Amino acid sequence: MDPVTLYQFELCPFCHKVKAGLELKGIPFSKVEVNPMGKKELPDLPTDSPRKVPVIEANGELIFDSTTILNYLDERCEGALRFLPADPESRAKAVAIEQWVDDVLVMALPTVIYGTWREALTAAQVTARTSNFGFFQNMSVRAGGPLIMHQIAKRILKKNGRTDGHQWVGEALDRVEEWLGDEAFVAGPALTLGDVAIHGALSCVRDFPIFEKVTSRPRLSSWFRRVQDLRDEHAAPARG
Ligand SMILES: N[C@@H](CCC(=O)N[C@@H](CS)C(=O)NCC(=O)O)C(=O)O
Repeated sequence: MDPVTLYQFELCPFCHKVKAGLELKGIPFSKVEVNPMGKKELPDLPTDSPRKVPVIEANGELIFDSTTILNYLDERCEGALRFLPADPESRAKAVAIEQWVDDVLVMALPTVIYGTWREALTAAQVTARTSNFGFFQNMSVRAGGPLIMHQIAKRILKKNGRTDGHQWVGEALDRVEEWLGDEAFVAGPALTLGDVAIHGALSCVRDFPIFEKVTSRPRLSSWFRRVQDLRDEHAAPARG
């Protein structure tokens, strides 16, 4: 497949799902960091599409929504690793897990990225460092970001009837370990869409203290390493 352009926010778990998919498929890609204020870097999207990231430009087409993108990559680029297994039972499990990542894991993680002041400050610094903000915007994100991010975390928790983000993430990780059981991957002995989605979403928080919750669980951390090794083995050389 020709090189792909990924329009993204550095701290967007949906974008990390797509990055995991691109690496595992060995598709070369370059990233365009979209400024969340204005999103001027986004290409001209169809009027009915949300102005959200991730968006990819591939083979002259624009595709948006992380789930649609991962399915597109799997159809267009069969490669060595297939995301959707032929066996109907593992296929259904992989599809259900990918959906759960969007509905639960991706909702729970920002509450611990932004949950405490220290976490919100780290997130603001990453955003300011990686985004193409101008000087003054950069300064305002560093100064005001923690406040906004802290409010976002509180709002997500309330909307989901939760009070403790750490507990919520802990339960989500228990769930992943249950799916893993004694298998190498979440839907059986081979990597599937479920692993791509979970690994992508968790990669988004690997620089945050919450990631200790992954590394402190032997089963989960060896799974994380296993998928990371596949990403490293298959990834095309970085294009910036
Ligand atoms: N269902 C979409 C969700 C994408 C999404 O919510 N992206 C967020 C960033 S994490 C976004 O672009 N938000 C900008 C906005 O809502 O204005 C997917 O899976 O890609």
